[in-house]
Amino acid sequence: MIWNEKIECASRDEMAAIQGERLKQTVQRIYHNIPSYRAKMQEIGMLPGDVRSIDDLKKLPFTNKTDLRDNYPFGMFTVPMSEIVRVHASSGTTGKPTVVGYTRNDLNMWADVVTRTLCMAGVSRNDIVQVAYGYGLFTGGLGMHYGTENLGATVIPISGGNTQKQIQLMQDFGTSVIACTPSYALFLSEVMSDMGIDPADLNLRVGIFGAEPWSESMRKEIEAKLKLKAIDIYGLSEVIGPGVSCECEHQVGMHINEDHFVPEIINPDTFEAVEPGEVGELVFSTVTKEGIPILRYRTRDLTRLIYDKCECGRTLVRMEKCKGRSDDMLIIRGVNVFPSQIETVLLEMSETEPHYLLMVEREGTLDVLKLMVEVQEQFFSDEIRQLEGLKKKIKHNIQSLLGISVDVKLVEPKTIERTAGKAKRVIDNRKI
Ligand code: DLL
Repeated sequence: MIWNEKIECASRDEMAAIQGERLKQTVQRIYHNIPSYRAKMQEIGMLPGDVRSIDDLKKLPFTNKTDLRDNYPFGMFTVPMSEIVRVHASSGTTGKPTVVGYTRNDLNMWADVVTRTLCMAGVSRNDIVQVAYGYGLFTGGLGMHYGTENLGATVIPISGGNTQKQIQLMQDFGTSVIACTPSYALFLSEVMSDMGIDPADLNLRVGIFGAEPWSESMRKEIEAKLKLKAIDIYGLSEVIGPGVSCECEHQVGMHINEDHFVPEIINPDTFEAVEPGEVGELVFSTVTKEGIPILRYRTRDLTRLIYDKCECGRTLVRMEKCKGRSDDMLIIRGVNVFPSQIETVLLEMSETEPHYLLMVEREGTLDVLKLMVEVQEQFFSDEIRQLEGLKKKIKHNIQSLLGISVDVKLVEPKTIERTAGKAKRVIDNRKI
């Protein structure tokens, strides 16, 4: 089902007109309420009236995560606190968290876009949705929760963790949809097998996985292990939370709710728009938010936009599965490496588990990439010769695909820490 056919199947011209009208209002709102952004506009001699259509978006200044940090906690809000009914925050890796605030209208809009994404994923009011994203300051839990209620499906608000209980409830309540991070989905399957439960005996049919990058190979692995259709959902707190975009059942890119969140793809070095269809950094402007509207927010996520017609009938532009974040990209002796590329190599090998950790060390003046990876139970052997052979094979496969050499350390199954939220894949010791 398409939740809002008029919008989700609008023509490009209709969409541009909606975006343009809304952008004009958002620019006024921000100019008159956020001194730091007003200063940026004044610096380039721009007035709100200079924005006449969506084509003028590219003239506006960017917003960075540092702008939110510098205005911590509430300096980027454009309404008095009496109108803010909820806050969320994302911790990030360094410094103060980024705080976002929602008005009543913002919460209604958020629930509505999440409902759209659930429909894209093929979820209906007959489904029982287990929300295993964390509830709290993280936007995942509550974001999915209200979207599910708004659809009219049944929500099980279990939050993250408590893995055995999650599985117990899946059995007892007949959960048909699980929403969690892809890494936690893998962990769920691992615990199911420890408990002697065959996922085929459960009622699971759809997984709504996001909040972290995951490769196509990881999708295949999860689909095979959990016996469900794995749908990618994307979002970020600064824009709204989950529900910015989501795959439909065709699983070719995520439809962006672009009547609210207008995407652009820029070259992160020149800040210019890339050629249509090229990969670059995703930038979002919100055009309906009241609490904390944001213009040209640089997400650091790398992807490309797909404007081709989708078989589902939606015309909402799609963003390809994220390649990774530009700040997660490792540069090892001049070669760019994304954790997702290593993940693909590991998942294509039958001997390894998709649980791994990358460590970057500086030895003298050289950067050394170390990979810790779990070996599948049946391949784990006491024979040193066999394990050495496997190490060599992994090293060779990574070398031939990525052109870099790695030190491989094989570890026993279940050695690498599992988390209920976002998986930590990289430890960069060079920065310390
Ligand atoms: O992760 C919101 C969310 C919750 C999305 C639940 C989907 C499901 P933040 O904590 O602010 O918000 O983190 C946002 O996570 O900039 C991306 O780098 C990454 N991310 C989110 N979804 C995906 C995805 C939530 N599907 C940051 N694929 C974003 C790849 C993703 N990366």
